[in-house]
Amino acid sequence: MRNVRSDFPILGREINGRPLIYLDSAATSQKPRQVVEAVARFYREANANVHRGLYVLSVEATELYEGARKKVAAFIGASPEEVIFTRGTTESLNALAYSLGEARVGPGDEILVTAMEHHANLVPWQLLARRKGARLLAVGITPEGELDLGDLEDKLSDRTRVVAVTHVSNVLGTVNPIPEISRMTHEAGAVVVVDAAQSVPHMRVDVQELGCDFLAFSGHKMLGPTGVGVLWGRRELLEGIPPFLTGGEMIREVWIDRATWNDIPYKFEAGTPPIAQAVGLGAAVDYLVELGMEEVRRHEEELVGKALEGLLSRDYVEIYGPKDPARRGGVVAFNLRGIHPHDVATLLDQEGIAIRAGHHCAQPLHRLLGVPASCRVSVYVYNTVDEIEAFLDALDRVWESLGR
Ligand code: C6P
Repeated sequence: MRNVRSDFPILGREINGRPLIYLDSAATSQKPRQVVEAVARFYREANANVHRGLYVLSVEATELYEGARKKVAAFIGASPEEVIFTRGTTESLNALAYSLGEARVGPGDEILVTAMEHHANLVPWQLLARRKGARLLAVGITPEGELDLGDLEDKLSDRTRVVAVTHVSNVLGTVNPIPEISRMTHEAGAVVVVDAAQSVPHMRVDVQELGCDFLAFSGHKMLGPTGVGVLWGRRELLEGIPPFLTGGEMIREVWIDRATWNDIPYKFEAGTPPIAQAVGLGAAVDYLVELGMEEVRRHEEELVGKALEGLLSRDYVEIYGPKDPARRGGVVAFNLRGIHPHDVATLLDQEGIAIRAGHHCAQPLHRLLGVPASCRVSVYVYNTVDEIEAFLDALDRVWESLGR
């Protein structure tokens, strides 16, 4: 992959007198100047509300917004009417759990999640189950940190309505076999909801190949702005579920006592949408397409391979998730024996190295792993092998000062 670092102004920063080494892209990615400029240009030259005005500026703003939808749709192999702009993965999943639940889940029904879900793909289903008197079951994971497909098979039944699963775990890094999960779920007559927050930014994702029914992801993890994300759904399913927010462009006709809904995707986009943010996301998609998602994936596999190799060779480190970089995304979670992850992150920060430490919004998974928290490094297009080596050297210094 070409060297992209000069596109990311923030990478020139110094932190605590040292060059920034940013290893927390799974939390949020940095932004290239092409994205920053697309957002600034929108505000400078084309700012107006969308879908409403009969004047040039509003028409231009609408074209830019709808153009971004087309780019995102092409990026994931979908048609534009099936792409709904939301605030992010969390909003996409909460909204979907509400709408899908209203239409398709009732007392005694079952919803399957997995033990490796981010809270955003777990708690909305808990609330739905409670609201509807349905049962929530969690599919287990193997000792290697992969999804236990035998357990999924056992738990699927004619009562299952929804299987909600992450594509890539934000802790274990595990890449789940969505095509197989979709096939199994459809055989049971249920729908598959995929949390793609950690996959769409890092690998080629095609919703037709995945065979899933709904997919959610965030713009800010894929070089785009905060405040915009996507909910994709199959047309016939989106048409069959109610809206989650009302008002604005999602309306067709309103009387005092009732209303009818616009067509998809507008039916799900109430109020003024995140216009500039969507335009920025479109620029991020252009940027990733130009790099090539196969190249992005290859680059990350190399970096994750280096990180895994280095961590595995240190006997004071415990790693979580698959040991083979081909079976994981761009994250590696680990702990230093007997040391709290916050202490590790704080000492690394003193050397300008940004990593994440905590439960990463996956408390049930950490409980399964038997630890309250973990350290996590995550990589993206701008990271280098030298940065991984600098991180590993710094980790040795952390161990020398705190280890016992
Ligand atoms: N994870 C991290 O791991 P939002 O905040 O809505 O953009 O994304 C939520 C989310 C949903 N699913 C998965 C698998 C995720 O990894 C995330 C976000 C971040 O550092 C923040 S907890």
